[in-house]
Amino acid sequence: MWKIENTDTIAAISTAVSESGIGVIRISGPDAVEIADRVYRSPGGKKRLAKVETHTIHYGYIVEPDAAVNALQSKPADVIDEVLVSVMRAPRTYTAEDVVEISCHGGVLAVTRVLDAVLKAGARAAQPGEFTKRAYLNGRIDLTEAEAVMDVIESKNRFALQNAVSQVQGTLYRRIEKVRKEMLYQSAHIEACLDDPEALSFESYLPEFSSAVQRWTKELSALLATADSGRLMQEGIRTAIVGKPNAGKSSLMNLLLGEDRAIVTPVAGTTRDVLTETITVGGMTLIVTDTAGIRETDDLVEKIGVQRAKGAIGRADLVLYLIDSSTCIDTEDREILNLIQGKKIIILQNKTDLHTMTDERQIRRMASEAGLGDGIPVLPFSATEKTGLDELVSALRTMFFDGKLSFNDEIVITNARHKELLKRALESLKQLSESIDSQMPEDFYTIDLMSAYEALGEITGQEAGEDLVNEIFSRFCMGK
Ligand SMILES: Nc1nc2c(ncn2[C@@H]2O[C@H](COP(=O)(O)OP(=O)(O)OP(=O)(O)O)[C@@H](O)[C@H]2O)c(=O)[nH]1
Ligand SMILES: [Mg+2]
Repeated sequence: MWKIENTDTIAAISTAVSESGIGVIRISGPDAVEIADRVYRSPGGKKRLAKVETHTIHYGYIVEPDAAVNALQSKPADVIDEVLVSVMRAPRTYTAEDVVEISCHGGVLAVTRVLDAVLKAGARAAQPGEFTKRAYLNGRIDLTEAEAVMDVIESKNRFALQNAVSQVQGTLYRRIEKVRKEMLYQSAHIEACLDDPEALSFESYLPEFSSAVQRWTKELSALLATADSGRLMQEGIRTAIVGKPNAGKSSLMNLLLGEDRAIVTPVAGTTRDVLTETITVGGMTLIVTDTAGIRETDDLVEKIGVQRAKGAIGRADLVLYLIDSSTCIDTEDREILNLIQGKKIIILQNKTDLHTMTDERQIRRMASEAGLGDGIPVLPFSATEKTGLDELVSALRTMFFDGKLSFNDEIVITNARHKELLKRALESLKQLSESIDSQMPEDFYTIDLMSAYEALGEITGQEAGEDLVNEIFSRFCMGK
């Protein structure tokens, strides 16, 4: 892995720049304490941060660099803000370098003026993600841990958060490194056999090697298998609410949102445009799109709305198909079923508080005639009475997360980069197995073994080049 040399000292605002209780300016690098001393004044004017114990907090003021102390009041001239300063010396810090954090009053002006003073005192403005990048380059964390830091910040629900926090602590790293260590060991063994065929027989070693390859394949496949639910957990399930005009789509949207966001009227054809909102139900994130009721129409605006509804179906991970059970199903319902072929579908039999004209049996028959299979959940629902929501949530869990949404000790792959590299490693292992089966010469084995090893190393960062690392950290937010 490449390293940074002669690092300079960087600083940035690490909290949101908005009206808030406190704001934090973080400084990291070899001169962090010295730079902080140029802008810090203790109440008595005598304390030097250079002299304090590591991991201690100090009350005082931030002033323009090297401003004089006003002797009469023993209060520094040109006070920018009243602060608490944390001094943390390397190596037990976020970046593994000397770190000083200045907690000042929140609000745009205070934090930017404190940062300006720190920059004037000799720090360089940090790039987005530069603190975490230093933690990585200084070897305190690996790449999966660094990437998980950003996932923690961006978590949309508590399961995504739980998974990200566990990856920050290195769970994925350890799983991958365990496999990599074994691979290295086995490859050394093969080399030894090749070097000294007299002493070490490759033949007798082959069963062990081949069972190791199977074990790795199983382990990595299990990780890869979590990637689909991982993406849905992380980013949310793209959900399209579809149905005929007046089925109650916008009412369902509002119910899920807990507010009157979409216009609801008894007029068929109320919703014209698509409306998308992110919501959390039962711990899952849904990116829900309310669409225009689908029907043949001459109205130009409504036509465009129907077109957009079809587009939303195309992009959806899930279609919530609403049927107004107080009316009869007709050819338009059949057309909608044709449109949503091949999608994951939950049918909601809405308006069950009214007199039933269409029951579950009829809906199932229609779905099966349309060739949609028998497994589709059909759930009684009432958007106005708010009944059926719990059943909907549990159907979602079954459909997308095998019914369980607790990832306590399980590692879930949520990162597209990790997913691609796992696939690449598995591809190499597959070739390796084929070479073993067709009794290819041994030196073929190490080539595939090493390419699997390197793909895994790119996940943890052991084999990641400078460009990749730069790209990953450029996606970070400022001050992290
Ligand atoms: N009784 C009853 N009425 C409902 C229910 N859900 C929706 N409605 C009513 O049905 C009418 C249409 O509801 P919307 O939510 O606007 O239906 P929509 O599917 O969005 O309609 P379009 O936007 O025109 O496609 C409104 O008068 C709602 O109050 C329900 O579960 N029970
Ligand atoms: Mg509507």
